Amino acid sequence: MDWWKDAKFGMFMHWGLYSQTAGYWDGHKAKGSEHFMIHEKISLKEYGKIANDFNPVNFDAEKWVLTAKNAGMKYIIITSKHHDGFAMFDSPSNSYNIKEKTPYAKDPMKELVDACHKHDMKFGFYYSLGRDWEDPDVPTDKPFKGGRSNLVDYPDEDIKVFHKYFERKLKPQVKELLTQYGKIDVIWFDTPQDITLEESQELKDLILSIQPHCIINSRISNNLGDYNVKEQKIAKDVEPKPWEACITMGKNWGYIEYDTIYKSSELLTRQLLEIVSKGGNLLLNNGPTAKGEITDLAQERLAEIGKWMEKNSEG
Ligand code: FUL
Repeated sequence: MDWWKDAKFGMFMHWGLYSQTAGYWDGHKAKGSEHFMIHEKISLKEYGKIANDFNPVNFDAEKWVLTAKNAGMKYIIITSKHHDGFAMFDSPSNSYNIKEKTPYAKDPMKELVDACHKHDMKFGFYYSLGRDWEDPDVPTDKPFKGGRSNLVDYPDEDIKVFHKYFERKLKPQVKELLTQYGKIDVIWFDTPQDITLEESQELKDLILSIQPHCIINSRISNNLGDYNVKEQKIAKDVEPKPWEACITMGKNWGYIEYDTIYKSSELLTRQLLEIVSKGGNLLLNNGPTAKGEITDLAQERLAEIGKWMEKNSEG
């Protein structure tokens, strides 16, 4: 955990098919931002068609990494697969992925990891653990009724068996993430839902058997993570366990064209200072566009934070 504790500041990136629709669906503002597939009750088949248009021709891995680096960030965590189940990487085990389904037909993660390695930027994959709307076995929506699982394509909650997804999709994809790109510094799981202690443990053992140095966040669940995550909030005081606050600049995680009211760079810098003074790390999010660009607004904020860092750092 040494590098992680020293790092203090990282870049979170939410990028997926939901970036393509930019907050709209069927001519209206979609409910649920990056979760709109579920909130708008869209079938997998319909949602999957978004992939036909996803073509991030302006994606420039080196530019992303240098943008983060110039802001004073020391690590990048990006969505390899969000709740929609669509893999933003080359996944030989599951064809619902960027290489197979989009006109882009390449794996942007390869370039991004390579650029991180080149520029001495630590790198981690976000992976939605207990929500996956492409797989028929994830998870049961009881007792929530809405928002967790895909009830449009897979309405029968009683026949869903999380462990089948665990074996069929999760384990093979986690293996791919850890074997296709060289050194991976963090696996950042999200929404563990009903994962059992045995499953969390098996997953942790699997990760460490492939990359023993890899840090895992608390959303692997069952108290097996190396650090705690606070979403959109800051710890009240110093905490006994390492912690990280993940925070958005605007309201949403993924790119939403009309989400244009961002926190000021002054506020973001103050939040960074507060977090660091309490022993935490700030994982500051931005949602690149479907064309592969970090928005101008996010770039402005990051550049301003970078200027502050440069002026006030001890070198
Ligand atoms: C949440 C997710 O549901 C959001 O979409 C986002 O990824 C955030 C960081 O974690 O639990």
